[in-house]
Amino acid sequence: MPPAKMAKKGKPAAKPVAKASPAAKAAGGKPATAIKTAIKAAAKPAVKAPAKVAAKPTPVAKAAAAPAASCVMPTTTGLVRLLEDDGTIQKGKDPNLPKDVLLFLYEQMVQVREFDRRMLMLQRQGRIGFYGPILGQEAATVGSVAALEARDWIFPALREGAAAMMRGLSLTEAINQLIGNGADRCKGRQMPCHYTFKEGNYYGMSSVIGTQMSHAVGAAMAARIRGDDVVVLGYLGDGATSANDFHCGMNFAAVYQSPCVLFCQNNQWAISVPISKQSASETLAQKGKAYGMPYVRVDGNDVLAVYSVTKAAAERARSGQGPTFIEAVTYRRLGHSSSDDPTRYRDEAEVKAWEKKDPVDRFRTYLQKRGLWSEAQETSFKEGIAQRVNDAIAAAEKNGPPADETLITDVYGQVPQQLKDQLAEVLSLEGRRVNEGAFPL
Ligand SMILES: Cc1ncc(C[n+]2csc(CCOP(=O)(O)OP(=O)(O)O)c2C)c(N)n1
Ligand SMILES: [Mg+2]
Repeated sequence: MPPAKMAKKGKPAAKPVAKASPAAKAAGGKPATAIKTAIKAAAKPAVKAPAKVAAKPTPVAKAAAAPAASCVMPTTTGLVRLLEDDGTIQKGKDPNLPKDVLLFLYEQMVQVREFDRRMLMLQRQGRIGFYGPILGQEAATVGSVAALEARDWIFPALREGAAAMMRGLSLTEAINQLIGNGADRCKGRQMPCHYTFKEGNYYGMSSVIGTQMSHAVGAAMAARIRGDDVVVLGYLGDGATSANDFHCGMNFAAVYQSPCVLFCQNNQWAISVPISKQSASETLAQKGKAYGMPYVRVDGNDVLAVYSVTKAAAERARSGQGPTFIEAVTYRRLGHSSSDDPTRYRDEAEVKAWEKKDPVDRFRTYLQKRGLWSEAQETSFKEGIAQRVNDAIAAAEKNGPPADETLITDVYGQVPQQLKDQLAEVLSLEGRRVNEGAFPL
């Protein structure tokens, strides 16, 4: 865990990579010198480290600094809600976030929804290989991240890309990752939708379900040992509660009073397995009790309730009172991923029922009732966001693929002769379209 640092507002971190790299072009000529040139060229990082920018209080930082008076403390398995379906807030329960924070939360929810919509379209058009949508779960991510301080760490699962964006990951860089192009900081070697954003204290997750639990708990323990005043927010899905790492993570967290918040997005499904087949417990939240930690069950489609319970949990962790387990009750309205067809295993009526509990609509109604938003603003606001996503797609698609030679030069400081020979063979194929295949998923 590096020393505590502030997240910076994102700058596109990656430098556009030319279609055929200088190295690859050079390799088209004389193989022997070409390899040297290729290796030299590859030694130059394709991805520029983001420029340091002075930290200024972002809406997220302001949200974290908001008074905790109305935050909902654990422990309860009853559903914590602050916003009614019609957008009215329960009396005396408003966390009274400043206007710019509220509008930032709304913007982030709308932005990730539009991003989702477009990325699924790109996948269907063959422009990206895979995508895991979050439609319906926007409030759970946006509300929980808003409760953290910028120096806190995030250990995401599949559907928390919005958390990285809130920490400053640019949309262009997110799309670079989905394409796996040369400007992607992992150069396409990580599963799509598994963003990593170190400057925003956003950890790159493993696809293996539940593993981020042990990682989050351990990172928080390490931070405490080092004396870093940080909290770690670790996400998981309902399905992950059946994984070994969940139990291991929960146990370690409670025994060692790890300063973390373990946030379960119960979206009712783990691919085609419904929650009823996942757990016989009445609630997932109560699993916290078994491990000896406070727990709370919150309406995951209520951004203010999510913010409020996460804020209380983060403050407990920061003040040395240990971990909290949060179950956010929400719903995955689309398929598990772009590779899934949910109509084969679930009833459309269930999806329709959850559409009525839409988190974005509910929050917009709240903003309107408070006079902070109007229908008139909505159209141009949405157009602006659509344009932003369009621009990011265009910018990301300008980037070429990772240079072939990085396959070995990113692994070996001194490239062995037999790999140099293999590289020469690969580079001699450049331009013959033998290296272009369908995405394997
Ligand atoms: C250990 C392990 N088992 C199975 C899988 C395949 N798999 C990928 S996602 C997933 C379901 C996850 O469901 P959940 O934890 O509820 O998260 P959600 O996808 O609903 O956000 C499964 C079984 C995996 N990646 N890792
Ligand atoms: Mg799930």
